[in-house]
Amino acid sequence: MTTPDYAEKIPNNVGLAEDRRLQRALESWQPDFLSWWETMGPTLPTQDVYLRTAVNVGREGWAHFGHVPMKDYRWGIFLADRDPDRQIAFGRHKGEPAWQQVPGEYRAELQRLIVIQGDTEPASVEQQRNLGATAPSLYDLRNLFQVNVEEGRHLWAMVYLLHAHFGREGREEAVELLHRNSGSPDAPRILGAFNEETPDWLSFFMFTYFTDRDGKYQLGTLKESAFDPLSRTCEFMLKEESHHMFVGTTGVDRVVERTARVMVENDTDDVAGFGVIPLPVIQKYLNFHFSVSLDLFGGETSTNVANYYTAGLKGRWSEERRKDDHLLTGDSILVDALVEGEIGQTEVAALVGLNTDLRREYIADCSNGVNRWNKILAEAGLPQRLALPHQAFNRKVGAFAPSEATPAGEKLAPADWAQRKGQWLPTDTDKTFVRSLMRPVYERGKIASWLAPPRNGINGKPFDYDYVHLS
Ligand code: BYC
Repeated sequence: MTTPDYAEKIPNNVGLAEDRRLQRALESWQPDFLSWWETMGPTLPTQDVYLRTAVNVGREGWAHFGHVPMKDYRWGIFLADRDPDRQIAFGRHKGEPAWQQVPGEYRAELQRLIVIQGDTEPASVEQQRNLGATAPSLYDLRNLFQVNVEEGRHLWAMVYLLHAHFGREGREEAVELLHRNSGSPDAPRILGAFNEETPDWLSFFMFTYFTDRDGKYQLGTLKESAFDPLSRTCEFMLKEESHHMFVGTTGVDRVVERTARVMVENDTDDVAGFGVIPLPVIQKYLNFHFSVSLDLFGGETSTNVANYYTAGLKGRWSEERRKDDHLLTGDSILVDALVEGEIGQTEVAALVGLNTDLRREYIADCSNGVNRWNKILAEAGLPQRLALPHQAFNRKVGAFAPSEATPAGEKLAPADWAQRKGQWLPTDTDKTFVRSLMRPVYERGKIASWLAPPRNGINGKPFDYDYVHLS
């Protein structure tokens, strides 16, 4: 392992000081990044924030916690330790040594995957930039900023790969990553979910639960990549990513907990007047974020993914734990499909069904959250339950994009969908109501009316710690 160099302008463990050309190229991208952060990053002015900064990649002591002005955050480049004996675990090159350089024949595909991954990172910062103005507590505000700075670091992770391994084209793509913007009509972000708004904190918690979890699964497949620097980068990113999903999981926990409590105390489902979010509105937000995140896995069948797998660029979730030949050339899989216009399944070659394989892993993981939230309702003595909508519900990508369905998975005619979708997706009225609750609470130890306080603070600190000093 290269020892982390923290004194450098760009902290890193990739020996940047020994590669002056690369160092200069990245140092010339750095001011563009900082100016993007100033113009497209968090809008709430702060003095400093109690943040975790990555300083190493080992199991222990990889992060440092302390108050730092956000603009001085040390965005660094950290790759997990290299295993010199690592072999490719799947596809046509199975058993060959992992690649330290990009093979010419796969250059375009690898670059595309890295650009798509890189594009999502700044996109999420842009989506979340105004949330500081309505933070429900200093604890939550700190978590928002933690997520934001680490998404910024994940952008650095991808830009490092582009600069180090893809020459002039890579450098041009790195520039473009700062020029596209979430929701921009002229230059939008690449994937659908990253052009949606995150206008309130319920959306933020749902986004960090559902959309960051897509990140976990996509990074998990890229961690299997034969291109070793990509694999090592993703391995370390996954470590940081788990906190983002914690923010989502516990955020929704706390919303459900507070709503359940007010329902029980007042013996009513109609809790909007008590300043909390009614369960049907929580369900609609869940429906939206889950369905939009399902789209991020691409089509149920895809020749792109078959090619990525066969070439060794992108593996399966837990590739090495799977008990098969890791080639999949003779295998088949049942994928969800419209069969003669009806929602059903069809058998396809396993390789072209790999997006479905990954989506299924993701859905199983998502249902853990729903079980958690239902446990909170059950423990409060309430009969209501939350549920994941059917895969055919509200899809814009893949097999179900041409049709409409209810959350229960019944097919709907377009006119019925237009008439009834407000029962299942947040309406303007729902969004306006949720936004009306979003009033900032910046006093230490205080919290907004619509969510419960967390069980624990950050890094052993209490909930009422001064996590953020505002300007
Ligand atoms: N929106 O063959 P298909 C994260 C395009 S999140 C718009 O079915 P494929 C994070 C597709 O590009 C993780 N377009 O799909 C989370 C293709 O275009 P071309 C991000 C879409 O290629 C929170 C065409 O449709 N990382 O890290 O097998 C905060 C046909 O596609 C969409 C990755 O995604 C869409 N939703 O799979 C911060 C990993 N879906 O080729 C960060 C890298 C598909 O016809 N990306 N299209 O021009 C990939 O592995 C794959 O490209 C995808 C798509 C999974 C995205």
